[in-house]
Amino acid sequence: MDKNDIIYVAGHRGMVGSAVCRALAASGYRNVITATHGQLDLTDRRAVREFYAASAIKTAIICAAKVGGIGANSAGNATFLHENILIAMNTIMGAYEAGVKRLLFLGSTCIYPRMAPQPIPEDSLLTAPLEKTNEGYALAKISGLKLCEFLRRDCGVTYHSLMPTNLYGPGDNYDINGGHVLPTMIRKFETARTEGHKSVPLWGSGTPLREFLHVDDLAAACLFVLEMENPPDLLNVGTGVEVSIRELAEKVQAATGCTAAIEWDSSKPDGTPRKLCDSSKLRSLGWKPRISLEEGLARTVADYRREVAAGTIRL
Ligand code: GFB
Repeated sequence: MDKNDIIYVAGHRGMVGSAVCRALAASGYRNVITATHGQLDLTDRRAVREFYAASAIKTAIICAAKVGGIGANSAGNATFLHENILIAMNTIMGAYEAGVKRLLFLGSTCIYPRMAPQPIPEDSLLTAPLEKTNEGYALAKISGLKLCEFLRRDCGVTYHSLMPTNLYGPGDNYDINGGHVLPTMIRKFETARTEGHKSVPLWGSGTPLREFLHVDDLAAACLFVLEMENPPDLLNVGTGVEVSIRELAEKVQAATGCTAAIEWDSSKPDGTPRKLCDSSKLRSLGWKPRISLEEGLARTVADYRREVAAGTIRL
């Protein structure tokens, strides 16, 4: 990428897209273009085509997606499949039809089989059934990465994908029912601390294992692969550090200074038992994460408190 290239970031108001925009600005990319949802509905094929046709985009970075935690996904598989497949098809095919030569598509490691070997290598894709709680989202993301792969193989464009593990960071969604576990825990422990509750209700058994990557580390990985001439089609992005949900709860409890007791609600789903991705391919190319979970958590709790004070929390 040249510093003067026109770069389109789809989903720039989301946690991932805004981190990518910050990283691009910090690295001196001067011509980043974006469109709000009000200006451009990414599920509208014709509108997306017209947007691409009107802008001389060199590189597109597709961060836009309908995302959510296990609660939102399991209650809304149809919507997660439908919206995300439209966003993926329109943004990728629209870019190709407009002559965009470079595109990075972002997904999630929930594309891999529920019982994939651990740590999960890229080549375990489509080798066994998916986790049911997020099957819709996973199918949409698999379709997007496959479209990139086919266009690259058959049509001479460099379209490729990154699959990050569970993400967190500034601008996350703190909705108690629909959010991901880490921001939801921050909100639950902070609420219990500030309102003097005796207990904090958490979901499932606490035994599932997850890996958490700060979104600024993902943004750095995006720039890293975009600055490569010929990156692999599909790369995982994670820290390689795994924690149980119970350990995560204890870390969030400590980071917030909350003394309320944890209560596990076994009526809520655990989801996939283990989801540690194998990021050795990306690491062997030279990328590595820089923000530990402890540091990232402390930063995110501080971000959350700033957002609460400013009244800007996303729910
Ligand atoms: O982050 P999370 O919602 O999604 O939940 P997934 C991770 C784990 O945390 C599950 C437990 O085992 C939950 O049962 N958990 C404990 C909680 N307390 C809570 C809580 O208060 N809220 C939430 N949300 N979880 C998502 C997928 O899966 O991961 C998406 O649904 C996407 O498609 C995303 O891939 C990265 O890690 O299970």
